[in-house]
Amino acid sequence: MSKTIIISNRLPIKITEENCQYQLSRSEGGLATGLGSIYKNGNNIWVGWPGIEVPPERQDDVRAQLEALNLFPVFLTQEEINLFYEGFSNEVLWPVFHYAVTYAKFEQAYWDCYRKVNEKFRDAVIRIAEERDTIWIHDYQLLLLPELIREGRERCTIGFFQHIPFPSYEIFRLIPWRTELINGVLGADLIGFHTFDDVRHFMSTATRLLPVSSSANMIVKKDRQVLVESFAMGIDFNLFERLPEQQEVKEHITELKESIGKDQKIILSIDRLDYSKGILQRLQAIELLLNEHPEYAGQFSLYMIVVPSRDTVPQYRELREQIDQLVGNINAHYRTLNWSPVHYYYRSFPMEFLSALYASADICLVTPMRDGMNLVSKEYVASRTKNDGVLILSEMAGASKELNDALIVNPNNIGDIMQAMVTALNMPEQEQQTRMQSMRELVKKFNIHHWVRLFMQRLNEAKKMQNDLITKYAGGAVRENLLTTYDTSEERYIFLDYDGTLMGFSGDIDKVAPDAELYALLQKLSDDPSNHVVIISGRRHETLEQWFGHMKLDLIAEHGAWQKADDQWNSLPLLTEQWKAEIRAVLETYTDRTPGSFIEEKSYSLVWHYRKADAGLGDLRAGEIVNHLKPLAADKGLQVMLGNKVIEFKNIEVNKGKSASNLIYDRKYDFLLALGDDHTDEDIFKALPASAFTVKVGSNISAARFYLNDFKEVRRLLTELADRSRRSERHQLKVH
Ligand code: GDG
Repeated sequence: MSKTIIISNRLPIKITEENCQYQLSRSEGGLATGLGSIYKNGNNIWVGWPGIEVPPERQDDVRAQLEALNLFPVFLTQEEINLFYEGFSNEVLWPVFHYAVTYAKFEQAYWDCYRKVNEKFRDAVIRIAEERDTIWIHDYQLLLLPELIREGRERCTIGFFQHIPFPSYEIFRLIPWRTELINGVLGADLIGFHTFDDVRHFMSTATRLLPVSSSANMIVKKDRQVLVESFAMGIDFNLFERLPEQQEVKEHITELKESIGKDQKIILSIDRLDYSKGILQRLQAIELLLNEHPEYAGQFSLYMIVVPSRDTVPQYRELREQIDQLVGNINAHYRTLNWSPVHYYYRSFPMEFLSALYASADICLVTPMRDGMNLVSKEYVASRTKNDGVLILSEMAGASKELNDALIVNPNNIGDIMQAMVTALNMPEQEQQTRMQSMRELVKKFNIHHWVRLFMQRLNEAKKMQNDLITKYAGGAVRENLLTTYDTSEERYIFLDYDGTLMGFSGDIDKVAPDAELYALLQKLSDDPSNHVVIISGRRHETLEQWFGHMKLDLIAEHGAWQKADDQWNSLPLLTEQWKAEIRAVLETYTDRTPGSFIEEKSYSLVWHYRKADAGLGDLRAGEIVNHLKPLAADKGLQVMLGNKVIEFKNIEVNKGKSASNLIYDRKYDFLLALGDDHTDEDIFKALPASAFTVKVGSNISAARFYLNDFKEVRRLLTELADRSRRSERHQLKVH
């Protein structure tokens, strides 16, 4: 039976120590509730750090207690907590991902420990994970874990979800260990973020940092494809809707009402202590409101809950002092005998009290500078069972992408926040109802259970897609079968693409002339009278002639437009070429605007190369060119082919697949082998009969049956074949 493993930095548990005894209690945050439906079932399990340092001699005891709750601990030492958690996670990744770059401390020791702790998690997971299991990793503390697990459990289904924003490439690239981080996450089959903006940023970062390609929401690595999608996290709607009916909550609501003056409105704000939450800016907006609109004095109170968090980190301590000071100033300046503008609490409260606050607040003020999602805004909406109340929400919170009936503000614009408060304080009941009702429907539908279901469903689909497309490595039994068929056959056709298949890639297209080793290899292969070796390339026929004209090889150039048979080059019957002038004129305008790009003209095609252009700009222009020229190309009967940093416009009649099948059309054969790395080789793989050994080079996502990793592996395979020809020749000589 396969199982599901949830992994997060912290286990959903609170451990406290009383009289030298550990007391465990489940902590039912939103995430734990949503994932409860998974990890509490059967042999499923949640792996994470229990939240406190447990001395080694007591770890077995804690482990046993946790395992009874389907939890599996990864114990961290105090040093690891300092360097991995407070250090790299909270002083590098957190500030950079929230665009607070000046707070980041890029310490080598932090990074070393981050890697070490991710490996520690890997070791724990490998101990319990099997190849058929599904693994869901959470958040930025474990960015390296997907790839680490993939190395040990290759076929596992791995999902990764990041709860905080993913910054734009320009910000992310500041991290010295950026490439390792991205490579780490790409071990997953599915990567999830809260919003589409995060997805966009991740896609552009991955494609700029690594030699991967992307299309729509998919990143294609050499041997795997990774889906990247947005899943806006929701809350336990039913819980927040029902809480206000509880007796205890009702009592809190009554107390709150009594504690404030009649006709006074409550503005509520709830956050963890964090510079990303915009707490100071919110206070400044209150100050501005009281300064510019003294008529509101006494008409509202701000209830501001700040939950203690990370207060060992200097920036957090400093922030706390600044909040204390500003609250003090505002109250000192505007307080009257029976009214205080700000009621500030630096502590956490039980859920029942929070619910009473949500239910009593006329306005909820949520103004983070950056926030992955922000659940407080959704909890407020869910708690408004009478559909009244106003939500003021920062456009920098992921939640603003869904809750667009809130009053949306830019948190850097204090005047904007103040104005929203004025609007909220005066908003007619009817408008409140309309806005709140539509937000409630949304929060109800896209709740936490929906989020969990959707992610798991897409994770399964991602894995299925992966399996459907995946080609087998041409080693082991596959190789044996290929070699045996080779040995026992007499009429063999071997189709070889050139660039990327027989040769490595070079920035300069003229610098990849064949080397001595390749010549010797091709010579040896073609010496066997049973072998027909065909070089089938996109290159010009003049080039192939220059390189291979002297050899006993079949040559097909320009994707099949030219073919050499009986020492004679023939081109396809004349195809019209008028289209070239029109397409070239447009391509030239793009070449003028894209340094490093150039146009290559072949007999039946025009190629726009952008390998040497700035990566992002080249991709952007390629997209523009395709959009611009697609209608014209269709009109002229041309095929537009996107290759490795090239776009090729060619006559639809010209196609490597057609030429390969034409070549073997009326001939006898009992062994077909085709090797190619480019998407134009896919046409050959599709055109050849199912019995052919088709081998994609450099990726296992292909219509080919098998794959090899690079041109060196291709040469090794061909050498093996050539050696076998020699052996069997000698063998035959002896027998005769
Ligand atoms: C990260 C991302 C993303 C607050 N005070 C008390 C209390 N809370 C609860 C709230 C809410 C949660 O804490 C805070 O969640 P947020 O989403 O607002 O913020 P982060 O903690 O920064 O969470 C964030 C989230 O992950 C999920 O993906 O939305 O963007 O930064 O649920 O109710 N709970 C109790 N007492 C309190 O005093 N019991």
